[in-house]
Amino acid sequence: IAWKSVKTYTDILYHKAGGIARITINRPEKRNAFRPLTVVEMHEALLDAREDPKIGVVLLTGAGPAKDGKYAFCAGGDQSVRGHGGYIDDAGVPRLNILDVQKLIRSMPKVVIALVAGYSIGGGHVLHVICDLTIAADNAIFGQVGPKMGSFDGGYGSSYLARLVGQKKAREIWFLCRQYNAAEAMAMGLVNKVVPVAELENEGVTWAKEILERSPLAIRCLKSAFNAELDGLTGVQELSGNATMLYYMTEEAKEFSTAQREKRKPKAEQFPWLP
Ligand code: 2NE
Repeated sequence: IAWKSVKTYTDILYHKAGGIARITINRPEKRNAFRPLTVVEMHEALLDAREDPKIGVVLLTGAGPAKDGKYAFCAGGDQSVRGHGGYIDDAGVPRLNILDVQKLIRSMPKVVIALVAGYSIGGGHVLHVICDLTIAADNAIFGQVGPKMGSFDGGYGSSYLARLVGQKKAREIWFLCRQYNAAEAMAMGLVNKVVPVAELENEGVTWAKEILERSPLAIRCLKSAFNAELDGLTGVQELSGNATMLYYMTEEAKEFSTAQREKRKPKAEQFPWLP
C-alpha cells in the first residue's frame, strides 16, 4: 500500500492510502507515551480522518521498534510532564486532553483499528480498548498501571473494559496491575486477532480493505448502535443523528424543506404513513 504523508507533525506520523488513514504515535524512545502536544496532534489527525468522506478506516499504531529493539503501541501519559492537575503543556497548562481523543475515536462514524506491537500500557491500554477493533502482534503486552503509580481511568478505561472482558477480569486487570501477553489478551476477548509482528500492518490493511467493501451507512449505524446502550444520552444523540442524516436524504424531508423556502404548503399527501 502506497502511504502518502498528509501533514508533518512533531509527535505523530499521519498517512493516507486508498480509503485508509494511519496515525502513528512517533515517540518510540518514550515507548510512545503521549504528552499534551501528541494528543493535540492525534486529535487533529482523527478529526481530519472523520471529516474526509474518502476515509472509512483509521489504523492507530505506534512507531517502532525503538533503538533498544523494543516495540510499543503506547505507554500512556508522559510521566515526565505530569504535574498538578494533569499533563503540563508548553504553556504550563495541565491537560487531560486524551479524553477528547477517546471520545472522538468512540463517536467517529468510521472504523478505528488499533495495531498493537509491544507495550499497550496505562492510558495507552485505554486507547486500544476504545478502538473498534484491535489486532495484536505476538509480542504485544497489555496492562493497566494506575493503582501502582497514582492514576486511574474510571471512564471507558474501566467500565467499557469490563464490557469487553467481564467484571471479574477487568477488576483483576486494574486492581493487580499485571501484564498480559497477546495469547492471554486473545483468550479474554481483549483483541480480535494475534499475528507475527512483521505481519501486523499488512493484517491491519487487509481488515481495513475488507471493511471498505462493506456499506458505509450500515457500518455507521452499527457503530453508533453498539455505543448507544452504554453511552447514555450521548449514545442516543449519535444514533438519532444518523436517523436525521438519513431523513435529510429522503424526498419527504426535501419536499418539506423546499416548501418552507418557497413559502408554500408542503405536499404532505404524497408521503405514506408507513406501518
Ligand atoms: C511500558 C513499560 C512497561 C516498558 O518497560 P521497559 O523496561 O521496556 O522500558 P523503560 O526502560 O521503562 O522505558 C524506556 C524509556 O521510555 C520512557 C522511560 O522513562 C524510558 O526512558 P529513559 O529512561 O530511557 O529516558 N517511558 C516509558 N513509559 C513512559 C511514560 N509513560 N512516560 C514517560 N516516559 C516513559 C514501562 O516503560 C512503563 O511502565 N512505563 C510507564 C507506564 C505508565 O506509568 N504510564 C502512565 C499511566 S497513567 C496514564 O497513562 C493516564 C491516566 O491514567 C489517565 C489519563 C491520562 C493518562
